[in-house]
Amino acid sequence: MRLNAGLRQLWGMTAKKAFNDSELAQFTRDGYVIVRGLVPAATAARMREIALAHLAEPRLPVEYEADTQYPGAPASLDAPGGRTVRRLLQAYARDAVFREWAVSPLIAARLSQLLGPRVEVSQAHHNCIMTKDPAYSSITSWHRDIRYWSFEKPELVSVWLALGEEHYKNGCLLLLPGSHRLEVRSDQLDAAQFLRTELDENRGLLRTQIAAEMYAGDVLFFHCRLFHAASHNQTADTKLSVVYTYHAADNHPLPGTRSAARPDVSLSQY
Ligand SMILES: O=C(O)CCC(=O)C(=O)O
Repeated sequence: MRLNAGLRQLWGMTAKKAFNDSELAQFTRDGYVIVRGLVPAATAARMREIALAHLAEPRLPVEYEADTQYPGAPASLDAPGGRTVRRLLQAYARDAVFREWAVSPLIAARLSQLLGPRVEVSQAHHNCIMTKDPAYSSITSWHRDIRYWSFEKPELVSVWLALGEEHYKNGCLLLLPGSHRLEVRSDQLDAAQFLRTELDENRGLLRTQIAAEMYAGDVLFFHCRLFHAASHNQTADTKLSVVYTYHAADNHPLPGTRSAARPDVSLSQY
């Protein structure tokens, strides 16, 4: 992607564009890595401003808390808080700043290290601004994102950009390091493919959890098989994060599935 001087500054083009050996080793071992301050503060602030404006309308398409049916979510759209936005969907189509981030050289080179030389961003999965409202927010139980996705290989990487502070109290992501390598039996999961927390064996696993605490501009890369969860927001401020998912160009979504419902965008065309 060739960028003019303004864009180079916007995307902090002086920042290092590749993972170092220890970050790569961490991703292989733990299934995630956090790059601190990858996105300049001004850019994260601009994204946050746009996201808050879209939230205030709200600009469709969105997913409401009631749609999630997660623990703590309002029972229906018409229940109190039912129309609290949980996700501003289709981030890629919302604004140039979100499109530029999706294909930014700051992540493209890193994703090539993880996925291979030709990488595509999915418009069918994540591709959203996650919002977590202080008044009404639900709990996301332990799951792997790949459970509902359909690709030739379970090799996808999500990129989670914090647009503000993320910590336990406002419902940051909780991760089980190394769980992307685990073979989990079907009876360890419930009918909706969430980890059954009442099982001793799963409890042992949950003791290994870490909180992915971040500041605005920090970026978490995580494997689609990594178990993760998040609590609700117990602070006074809305939490906002931009999330995209990537796969190798030769790892196709299976025809006719939700994963193939929208065209992928190649990073190499930029
Ligand atoms: O912020 C959250 O509640 C977690 C969302 C999540 O894990 C997901 O959408 O896969």
